[in-house]
Amino acid sequence: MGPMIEQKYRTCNLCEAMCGMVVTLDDGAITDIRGDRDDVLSRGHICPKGPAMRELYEDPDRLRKPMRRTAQGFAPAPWDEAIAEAADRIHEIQKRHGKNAVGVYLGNPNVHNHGALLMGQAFLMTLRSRNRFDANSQDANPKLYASLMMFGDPTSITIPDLDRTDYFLVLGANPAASNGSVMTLGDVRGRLRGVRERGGRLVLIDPRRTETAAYADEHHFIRPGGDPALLLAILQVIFAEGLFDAAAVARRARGLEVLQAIAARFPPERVAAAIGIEAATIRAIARGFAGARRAVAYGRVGVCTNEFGPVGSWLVEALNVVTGNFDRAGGAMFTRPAIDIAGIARSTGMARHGRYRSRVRGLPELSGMLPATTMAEEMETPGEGQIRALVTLAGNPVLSVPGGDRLARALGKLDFMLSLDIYLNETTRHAHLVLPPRSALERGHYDVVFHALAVRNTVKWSEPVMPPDPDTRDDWDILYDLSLRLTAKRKGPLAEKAAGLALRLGRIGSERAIDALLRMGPYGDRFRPWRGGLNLDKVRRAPHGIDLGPLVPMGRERVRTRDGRVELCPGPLVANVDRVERWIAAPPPERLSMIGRRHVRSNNSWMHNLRSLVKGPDRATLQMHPEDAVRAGLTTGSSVHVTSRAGEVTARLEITADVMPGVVSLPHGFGHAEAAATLRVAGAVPGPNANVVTDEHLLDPITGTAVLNGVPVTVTAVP
Ligand SMILES: Nc1nc2c(c(=O)[nH]1)N[C@H]1C(S)=C(S)[C@@H](COP(=O)(O)OP(=O)(O)OC[C@H]3O[C@@H](n4cnc5c(=O)[nH]c(N)nc54)[C@H](O)[C@@H]3O)O[C@H]1N2
Ligand SMILES: Nc1nc2c(c(=O)[nH]1)N[C@H]1C(S)=C(S)[C@@H](COP(=O)(O)OP(=O)(O)OC[C@H]3O[C@@H](n4cnc5c(=O)[nH]c(N)nc54)[C@H](O)[C@@H]3O)O[C@H]1N2
Ligand code: SF4
Ligand SMILES: [Mo]
Repeated sequence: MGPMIEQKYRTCNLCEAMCGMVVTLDDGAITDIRGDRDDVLSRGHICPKGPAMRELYEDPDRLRKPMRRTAQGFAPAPWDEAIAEAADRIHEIQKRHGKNAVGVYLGNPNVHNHGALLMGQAFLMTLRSRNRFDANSQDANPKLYASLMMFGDPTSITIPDLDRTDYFLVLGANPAASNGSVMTLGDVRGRLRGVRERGGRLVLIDPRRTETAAYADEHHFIRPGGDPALLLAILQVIFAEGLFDAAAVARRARGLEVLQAIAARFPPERVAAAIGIEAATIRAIARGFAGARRAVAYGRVGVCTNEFGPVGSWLVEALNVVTGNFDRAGGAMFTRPAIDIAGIARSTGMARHGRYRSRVRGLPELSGMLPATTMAEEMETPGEGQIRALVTLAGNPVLSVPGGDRLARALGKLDFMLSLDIYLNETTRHAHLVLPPRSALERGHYDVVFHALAVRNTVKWSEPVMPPDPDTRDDWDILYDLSLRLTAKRKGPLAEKAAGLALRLGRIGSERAIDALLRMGPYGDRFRPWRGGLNLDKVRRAPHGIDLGPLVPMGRERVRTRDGRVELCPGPLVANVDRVERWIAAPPPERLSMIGRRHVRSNNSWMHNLRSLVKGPDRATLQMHPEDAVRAGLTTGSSVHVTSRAGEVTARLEITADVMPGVVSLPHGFGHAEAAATLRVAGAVPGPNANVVTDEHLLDPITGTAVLNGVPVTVTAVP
């Protein structure tokens, strides 16, 4: 028999875009990965990371066996022994010091992994620690908070209806590099181009002329943190010139008069100098937006992770509502996903804010998670509730959380640390035990989260591409085993409840869990297959996915305030308008303002061990505008110190007019030298850890989200 060529369809789980891929196997070995032209959402689009999944699968540095730290370094350990030991240690520490003595950090890949997501709930329930942290406190929490305040539910998240809009106002997002965030769009380039091909307009507001600027009609630099002031000035113009949709607002929202009174304080002339956008430009944007048949404003990481994150996120939604672009085609819409994840979050009581606060700094929880910037001090500060052990689930906080070096020191002093991770990296090297799940290609895949954030309602299931290696487990299996071993040591109704959930999930398995959720979902067959609704079998038979149609108005279900109206002026947000006013009036800052950036060949901190992605130029330079470079007497290619209140790193300088004067840009996720022994490719990649410079004490005061954009820094030549 000759070699066997097979093609398998697979959804990429690396970022939010959910690209469909065709994987070619020759005699069981991957020979090619490319975009699936027939995919219902991505239509053939793919980025360089998709094909790199082969390298990730083959990466010799990727862990295949549990690793235990010994005096001589890490050594492999048998699965049962390692998991039993982990459960023993966690139980022992919680028994002696209380539940909160064990902290958990959940990183980004969890939301791209249905098994980890579902069984993770059972594990968290088992642990019952309040010291839970996730990557959202460096990401989307301000947007979720704005949703809670305005729509009554943090999971009621609006998505720009990109395919049908005539005016797309993008603030602080770079979809051409990130491939979209809280806006799953597949075929990002085609869809961005589509706005202009339809005769629409794309206006981009960003302190850096990004890759997305190539798709925009206009790009305007904005001083970091300036979005609330800009949005208030846009609203001022819209109200003063009577350009708002009074009928739509009367039908859908309350608080218009208050918003009008607030906006009246911010005429464009008053904000222009502070934000760096001329008054005439602000007026033109306001008129263009309000005058477009269908328009939508969209703000992402640049709007969320700055000192005004929740305020900016609120005003983005408010602009959509007052112009009548809320919950209608071409505007800001809710999705109707096949798995009702919002309903699940509600039923588990997760969708809340501020029920309790962190012990040391009093930062509020959101949906059961505390801000990750407080982890280090919770480990260092003695007393009842001090974190003495940490579990990281698919996270690399040493590179992704402000105060990364302080955190690394704190990790080194823990009584016990367990990591579920595929690499021995900057974070997991501090663990006592590392339990590596199998490759994503060895498990089935369903995007529970990102189908719910997509610009079109679609549904897709991916079969495993590769047979699982013998003696390996996936995140689901590991979390299941850990949960059962832990609950077995405990008594009482809560332990029983947690064990019950783990057992129920374990009995049906992750695939049938997805089947059940699909069948109970809004398109589901309700376990009556003859009635023709969705179930996993049906989805399985459509390897390119099933198109469930464009977004439809969902406001009736998704606005969950008491009277079903959108709250245009939530009290805690209105209370922060004074801060915006003070920011405008403050004298121009003396220090430079540091922002981040993303590159299409990178994915946060963990894909730098793949040669195909890191080859080429240094992508972790500090970018600076020529005017600032001349003033400081710095030249391209030179080595510079970047210093903030929190810390200092050395970076290579890149002088470019693509950043705004007064702004410097340094990407996060680099700084792998410490882990060079176990990340042999990444260890040689240049670039410092940007989160040594970002400041764990610089947070938005409402949700405690880290200020990753707009960090005051000085830049000096390395002598
Ligand atoms: N300065 C600055 N900092 C930032 C940001 C920024 O813009 N600027 N962005 C922030 C944002 S938006 C985010 S989401 C966070 C991300 O923060 P994190 O989630 O902490 O960081 P990642 O780099 O995504 O790390 C993922 C980890 O999961 C592991 N991993 C990968 N796949 C799997 C898997 O299938 N199973 C398991 N168990 N492990 C796996 C990887 O090896 C890695 O250790 O970073 C934030 N930090
Ligand atoms: N290639 C790649 N793709 C990714 C990731 C990755 O690391 N690499 N990470 C994934 C993750 S976890 C996320 S959350 C998403 C993020 O997706 P995006 O939000 O689209 O990506 P960012 O590049 O962080 O975009 C933020 C933009 O805000 C700008 N900015 C900074 N400060 C301000 C400000 O004050 N106001 C305004 N208006 N703009 C500002 C920055 O210059 C930057 O261009 O990307 C995801 N996709
Ligand atoms: S854009 Fe790239 S990383 Fe994101 S899903 Fe598509 S192929 Fe994967
Ligand atoms: Mo993120």
